[in-house]
Amino acid sequence: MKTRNSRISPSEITPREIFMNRRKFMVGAAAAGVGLAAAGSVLGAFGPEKKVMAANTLQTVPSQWNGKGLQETSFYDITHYNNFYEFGTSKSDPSKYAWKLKTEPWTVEVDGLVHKKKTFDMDALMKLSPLEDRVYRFRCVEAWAMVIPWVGYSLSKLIDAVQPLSSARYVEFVSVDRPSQEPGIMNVSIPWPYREGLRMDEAMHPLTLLTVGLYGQVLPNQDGAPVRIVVPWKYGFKSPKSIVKIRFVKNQPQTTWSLIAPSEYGFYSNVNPNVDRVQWSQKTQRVIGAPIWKQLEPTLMFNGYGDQVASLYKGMNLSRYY
Ligand SMILES: Nc1nc2c(c(=O)[nH]1)N[C@H]1C(S)=C(S)[C@@H](COP(=O)(O)O)O[C@H]1N2
Ligand SMILES: [Mo]
Repeated sequence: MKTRNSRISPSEITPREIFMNRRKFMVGAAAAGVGLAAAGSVLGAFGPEKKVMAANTLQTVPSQWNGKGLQETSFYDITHYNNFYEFGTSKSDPSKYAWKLKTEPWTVEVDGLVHKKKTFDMDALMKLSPLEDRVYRFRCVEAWAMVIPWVGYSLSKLIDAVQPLSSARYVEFVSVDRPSQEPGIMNVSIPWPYREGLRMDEAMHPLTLLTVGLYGQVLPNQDGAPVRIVVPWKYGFKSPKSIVKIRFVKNQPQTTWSLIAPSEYGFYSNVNPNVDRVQWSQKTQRVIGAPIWKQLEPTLMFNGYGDQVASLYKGMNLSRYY
């Protein structure tokens, strides 16, 4: 079975053992450069600007973002327990079928209320910013959780590059819609393509990650190759995979899950232990892959990122805007 993007030749993939050892070594070292091994290896997969970019990755990863003290979920679990309905509704479907998606060539079209509309190919996206290693807690609304070492850069870098107009208040994301390569699209009746959205200040927040890799490798298809969004203080469905469009708009965009079940999946969907959903209590979460005595843990407000993001929602009633 194919779990990684076929475009990388085996020699370009850092063997997991070596990467893990290097990683252990680096966790002990200073925070500066923590992202180096990971970012370097992902860059290798994206072609000629490798050298330039590798040099640029020598930068400090802010200590609150490098996931110190968090036990990372295994690569196996991160790539075999997925939600990606384009490939089916079962957690194991994406690992079985996502290899069908052709992720090269790939473009992301950025349009709407911006000065510089532009269609980026992956090379152009990789030129916008050096990559960083960011270990984030991940929380699905279905009450399971993981800790995932992503590779990417702040979405704000892309937003700055296209210069939104002052009238742009929201950002809409659209995932790829290719029935011939995504068997779930024919079998799962939700209105395709998958759509998500963020308020402008949420999209601009430095924690919001334009994500191109995990565990130092290009994103496996089932995790949203070649590029997805990750918003660590929101439920997992707020992180659209395999995106092909980013649109800047004036009004709050329609999002797939709020369209299907508005009472369950609000537009904001901040991780919040105090707001239960119809089907799932949000007070606790099950940590995938953890030893049994550590599997159940309390859900943290804003998934533990309150210090960084609570100010975005000052004065908002988060039970109403859930
Ligand atoms: N395009 C697309 N993006 C998606 C989904 C999806 O079905 N299609 N599922 C979402 C949900 S519900 C979750 S929990 C996360 C899962 O991400 P992971 O499989 O990489 O852990 O992806 C989100 N992004
Ligand atoms: Mo989810």
